[in-house]
Amino acid sequence: MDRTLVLLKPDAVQRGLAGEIISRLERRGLKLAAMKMLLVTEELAHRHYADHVGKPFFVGLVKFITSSPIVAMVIEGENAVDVVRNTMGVTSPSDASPGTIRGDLALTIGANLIHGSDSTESAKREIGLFFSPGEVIDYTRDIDRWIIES
Ligand code: DAT
Ligand code: MG
Repeated sequence: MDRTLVLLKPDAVQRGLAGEIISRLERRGLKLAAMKMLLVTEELAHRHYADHVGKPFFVGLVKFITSSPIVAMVIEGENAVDVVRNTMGVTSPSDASPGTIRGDLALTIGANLIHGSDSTESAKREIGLFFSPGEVIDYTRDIDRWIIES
C-alpha cells in the first residue's frame, strides 16, 4: 500500500477547510495513517521545500508555510501519491479543474491549500521529516483491533 505526505497549509486551517479537505480524501477511499497539527519551523520549511531553494517564490513560500499552524497527515491507499495529486488539482488553482480541491476551493497559487508529495521517493523523504515511524499507523498490524467490519 502506498503512502504520501499531505499538508493542509495555513490558508486551509484559517479558512476552516481542514475537515472538508480531509473528508474529500477519505471519501475518495484513502486512509489516514497519521495526523498532527504543528507550526512549521523555518528549518523544517527549508528541508521540506529543499527542491525549491533559489526559486523566485521560495522566500514567500517559506514565509507562508511557517505563518500559522498546519495539519500534517500521512495518507495511505492504492497509488496514494498520484490519487492525492489528482484529487488536489494542479499547482495553480486558477488552472485547476473543477471537482478538485484547488479547483473548487482556492484561487491563487500563493494560497493553494494543500501539499501532496510528487513521487514515492519524495513521499518517503517528506513523511520522515514530519513523522517518526512510531507515529504512523500500520493497518496490517492494527486492523485486527477494529470493531467495525470494513
Ligand atoms: P505543488 O504544491 O503542486 O507540488 P510545487 O512543488 O511546484 O507545486 O511548488 C510548491 C509550492 O510553491 C506550490 O504549492 C505553491 C508555490 N509555488 C509554486 N510555483 C509558484 C509560482 N510560480 N509562484 C508562486 N508560488 C509558487
Ligand atoms: Mg511539490
